[in-house]
Order: sequence, then structure tokens, then C-alpha cells
Amino acid sequence: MAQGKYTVNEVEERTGVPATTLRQWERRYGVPKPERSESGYRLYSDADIGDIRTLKAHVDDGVPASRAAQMVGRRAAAAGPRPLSELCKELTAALVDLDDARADRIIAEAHALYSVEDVVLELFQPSMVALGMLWHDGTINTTTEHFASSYVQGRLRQLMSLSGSNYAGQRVIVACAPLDQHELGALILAVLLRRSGYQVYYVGANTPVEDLADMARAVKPVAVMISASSIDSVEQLMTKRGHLQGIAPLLVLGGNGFNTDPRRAELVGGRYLAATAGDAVARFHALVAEAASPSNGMRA
Ligand code: B12
Repeated sequence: MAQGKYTVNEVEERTGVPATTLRQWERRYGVPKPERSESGYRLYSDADIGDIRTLKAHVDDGVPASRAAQMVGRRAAAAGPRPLSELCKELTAALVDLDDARADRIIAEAHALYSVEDVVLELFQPSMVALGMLWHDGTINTTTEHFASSYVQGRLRQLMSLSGSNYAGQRVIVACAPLDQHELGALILAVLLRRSGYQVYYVGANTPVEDLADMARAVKPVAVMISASSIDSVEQLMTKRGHLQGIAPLLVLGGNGFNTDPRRAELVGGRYLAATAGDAVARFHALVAEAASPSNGMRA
């Protein structure tokens, strides 16, 4: 949700500072910093009102306005960067409001302050889970969910292409299980793998296992990684496990369908590494080194 909720007249009433002075302070000293509504009106938050009261108190004590504004600005900066959990709540609210311009600003702030890995795992992932839960419980409708999912997918694809493919790197195919439309986990995994130097073939949602086996024969990856977000998706893989045998030196299985019971991975004939893509990629490096070592053979 946006923080700004008071108009300039309401702020004048609450603080006793005339609207003209408020605008002057903003123009000259950058304090306060109200948001703008879609139609361009200033909207002040509770924090802005706090800053205005402090500024007024200093000015009433005889401190020049420019110096008082510096004191208030320094205090705000000392509060430090906003945590990703706070940005996550704001991103979720912006997407529920169908406000992609606001979402862009929140993500820009996150990228300026945190690593790509932290942004995808601690901003995009929890925000998508929150949005998905709102859809699952009927709070938001399908169009809102599709808008939000496709927005986040777009941002992840952007990150994937910005990371650049390492054409000399070891090859990995990333796909979702047959009939599985939950694509965001697999996309996050693909981004992190690319950033770790692998040449990633990202296939995406709802991938038939027979076709995946054909692709693996052509591409010869060191690993095929499949995401299954539900038990139904795990069952799809179970029924097709014949096609998965020997598909690549490593068959790695993950996603919610395996997180709820990692033993299912063995039944499908693959390896389970971890519940989040970040931890899974860290373990994957060691496995690849092991699989590539001649003394260990090339087992899935
Ligand atoms: C968002 C969401 C949706 C969105 C998906 C949008 C999209 N384009 O991706 C929509 C609304 C479309 C959707 C639809 C459905 N959903 Co849904 N959905 C979710 C929700 C809330 C979040 C999933 C998500 O995006 N998470 C964010 C990503 C980033 O996290 P993640 O997938 O867990 O991935 C991380 C890790 O698991 C890991 N990882 C993932 N894959 C892999 C693979 C490998 C190899 C490795 C190493 C790691 C790894 O790395 C990722 C990053 O850390 C989950 C509940 C939940 N809490 O997870 C339910 C959930 C997965 N959905 C569920 C269901 C039932 C459905 C529907 C059948 C509902 C319906 N009645 O139509 C449909 C199925 C559509 C289909 N055929 O696939 C159930 C599945 C239950 C089960 N049986 O197991 C869940 C668990 C909700 C629930 N509790 O009931 N859903």
C-alpha cells in the first residue's frame, strides 16, 4: 500500500504549517518528500508529518529553515535502507492495485540496495507466494493474479538476459513438470544458475517429458532440472519416469511438490537438493564437480 494518505490541506490542519510554506520547503530543501497521486496531487505520509513537525519546531526555536531541513534529512538517512520484507509488502500491494509504475519504483529501490540473489529470493519469491495465496483464497481475481505473475515473470526474464549466457559454461536444462503452470520458481532457479556461470536452456511451464528427453539428447546438458509445484505434477513425473532415466548425468528435482516430501525425488529417479533455489544452486556446484570427475562415473 502507498504510504501517502494526507492531502496538503490536511497536513496544514494537522501541523499548522501553511500549504505555501510546505511547498516552498519541499522545493528549496527537499523536505518533506510527499508521494504524488496519479493525478499529480501531493500525498503526505505519517513519516512526512513527523518530519514537518520536527522542522517547524526547529524553525520556531530560531534555527534557519535550511539548517533545520538538513537536520531532518540526516535523521531520515540514518534510518538506513528499508528491509526487503517492507519492500515485499509494498510490491505485493502495488501489484494488487495494478500499479506497475509503483512496482517499478519499488524494484529499482531494491536493486539499488541489495544483491540480485536477495532481490529474487526475498522480494520476488515471497511477493509471488503472497499474491498466489490471495488468488487461491479468492481475495483477488484471475486477471489480477495474471497481471502480477506476468509482471514478475517479465522482471525475471529481464534479469536472465542481463546476466548473459555463458556459452562456454556447462549446460543445464530447466523445465516445469507436465501440466505445471507454476513457472516462477523455475525462472528464479534459471536466473541464479545463469549468474553462477552455467549455460541455461530455460524451457518453462508445462513441459512434456518425452520432448524434454529429445532436447537433452540434442543439447547434452550436465543436468536436467525439473520443477514440480504440486503433488499432481510429481505424479505426472512418476508415470513418465522411464523417459527420465539417464536423461543427463544429473536429474535434479525441486519445487513445492518435492519440498513437502523430498523422498519423492528418489521415487522419480532424481536428486533433491534444497527447498530454495539459492541453497539448491550452492549444492549443485559440488554435485557437478563430482559428476564430472571420471572416478565417479556419470550417474543421474
Ligand atoms: C502463485 C501460485 C499459483 C499461480 C502460478 C503463477 C505462475 N505463473 O507461476 C496460479 C494462480 C496460476 C496457480 C494455479 C494453480 N495452483 Co497454485 N500456487 C501458487 C503459490 C501461492 C505460490 C507459487 C509460487 O509462485 N511461489 C513462488 C516461487 C518462487 O516459489 P517456489 O515455486 O516454491 O520455487 C522456489 C523453490 O521451491 C525452488 N524451486 C522451484 N522449482 C525448483 C526446481 C528445482 C530443480 C530446484 C532445485 C528448486 C526449485 O526454488 C524457487 C525459488 O527459491 C503456491 C503456494 C506456495 N506457498 O508455494 C500455490 C500452489 C503451488 N498451487 C496449488 C494449486 C492446487 C494450484 C491449482 C491446481 C489451483 C486451481 N484450482 O486451479 C492451479 C494449478 C495450475 C497448474 N496446472 O499448474 C497448490 C498445490 C497443492 C498440491 N497439490 O501440492 C499450492 C501449493 C497451494 C496450496 N497450498 O493449495 N497457482
